[in-house]
Amino acid sequence: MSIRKAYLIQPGRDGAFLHKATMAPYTLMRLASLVPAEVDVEIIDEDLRPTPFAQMGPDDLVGITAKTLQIDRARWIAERAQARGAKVVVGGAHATLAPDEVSAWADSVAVGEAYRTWPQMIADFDRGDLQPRYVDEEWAHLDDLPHLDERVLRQVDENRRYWTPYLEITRGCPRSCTFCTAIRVSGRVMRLRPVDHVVAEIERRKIKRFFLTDDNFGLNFRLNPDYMVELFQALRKLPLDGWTCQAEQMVADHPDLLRMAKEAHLDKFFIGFESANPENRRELGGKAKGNIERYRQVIDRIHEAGIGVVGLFVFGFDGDPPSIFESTYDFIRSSGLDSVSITVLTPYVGTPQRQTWIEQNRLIPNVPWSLYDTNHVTYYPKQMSAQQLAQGYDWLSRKLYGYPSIAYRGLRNLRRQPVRDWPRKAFNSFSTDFGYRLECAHRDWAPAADGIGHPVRGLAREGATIGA
Ligand code: B12
Ligand code: SF4
Repeated sequence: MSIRKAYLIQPGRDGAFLHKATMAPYTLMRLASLVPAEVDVEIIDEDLRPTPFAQMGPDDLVGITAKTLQIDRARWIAERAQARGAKVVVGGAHATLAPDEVSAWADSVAVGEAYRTWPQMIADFDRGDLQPRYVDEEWAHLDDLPHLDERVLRQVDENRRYWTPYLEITRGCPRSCTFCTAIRVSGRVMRLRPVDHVVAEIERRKIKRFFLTDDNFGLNFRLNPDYMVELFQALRKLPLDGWTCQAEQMVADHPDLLRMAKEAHLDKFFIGFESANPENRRELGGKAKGNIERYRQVIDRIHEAGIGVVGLFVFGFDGDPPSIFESTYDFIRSSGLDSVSITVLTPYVGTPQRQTWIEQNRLIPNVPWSLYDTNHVTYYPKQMSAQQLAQGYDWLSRKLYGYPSIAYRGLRNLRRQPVRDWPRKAFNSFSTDFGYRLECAHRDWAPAADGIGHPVRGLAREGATIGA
């Protein structure tokens, strides 16, 4: 057999807004760049167009990337591609965390990173010898990643077709928050890409704005300060409109690096405060303690450096009473946060959290993976009913993501910038909250006559079947 074409597919969910999609297919751009030049490769983002099943045949290899919430859709795609005779490989977070389950329907499963295994899969398929599983958990050095290929950049055309390009600079997180899969997906050791490679990639992609895919970029303020200095000095020279990244609170304790980050065009830190409830500190991996006075200090210090703060909060920990939504709202309102992400605690496969709740028989049975999107309740909380958790979440979503709230926070953020920068900074000032509004819309939380909304809608139902 000889391979005709490799299709790489990102399952759809949100569609496009004003003809642009939100999630640029960075993972698939990296994988497509590993496909040998003589093999045709096509990236399909289902948020922009449907998968062209009719064009597929037995000489085609189809690769699908999927987080847990996309895995049902990935299976749907796989079955249709297989019906055309193509072979299907599935990779990404869910395949890495639950390979046995995915093996039941995929021709092959990619566990872990695929810089080594994806080229191997293509070669094996070409010889008619595709293996059922490829495992790469060696955590590749990021200093010899292949460049993003010119044909891939042309095909994806990210600046025209996506709201926000992504970029990876570092990877890994040594923390161990009980609800997070980072250790299994990215490894405990923080790995760094050489600064000149990062700069070269930004220049080749001609991107002016980006969101870092790094799990905990900010932790490098402590772990790798010299690298941060080198990086910020290099980024400072580039004509960027702004960029954003994930971090933890201790960045606030490094004023010199904050100043340099601002000069390097950093717009906002996404900081996992996770909870405004000190009762939950054991579950937060040592990086947050529910201490809201400290949270205020962190936000103020980062603002003083001219950088915005997006606060990330998770609800439904065992220490959370039903009043957690109101108390967190009070904190958020008085905190000066520029944007806010609220999520429902979600027990992903491979997390200590899931293991505990399996042992305590607290998972709601038969919840489809598509509801593991952090907007739906998938387990029985300790101090409230599942319905109260869904209801509280809906209440807070409406409070935070109504247009007046988004406008208020966005304008406040914009006013912190010099007026001459407003045209460049306007997008980043409003886009984050707007994106979270779209996420919450998956719960369909439009205001209802009772003023409370639809508490049960979106609550994972017992009896739903996986893949339904
Ligand atoms: C950037 C990012 C996002 C971006 C979207 C990026 C995108 N295009 O999908 C945003 C911010 C929008 C986002 C949102 C969410 N995310 Co997210 N995200 C990430 C993050 C930080 C980086 C992913 C990335 O691009 N890495 C860089 C690329 C190059 O690496 P990669 O994707 O891991 O791909 C490599 C391998 O996995 C493998 N591989 C991947 N796919 C395939 C496919 C094939 C065929 C093969 C062979 C190999 C392969 O090869 C690649 C190269 O080595 C990861 C954490 C992480 N470090 O992976 C979380 C992560 C994937 N996200 C997660 C979650 C939970 C979410 C949300 C549900 C949470 C939320 N409430 O915001 C939403 C869901 C949104 C949605 N509709 O999908 C979880 C997934 C857990 C799970 N079991 O599903 C992760 C693992 C974070 C975590 N620590 O738990 N996310
Ligand atoms: S600090 Fe962030 S990336 Fe690291 S384990 Fe905790 S939640 Fe995951």
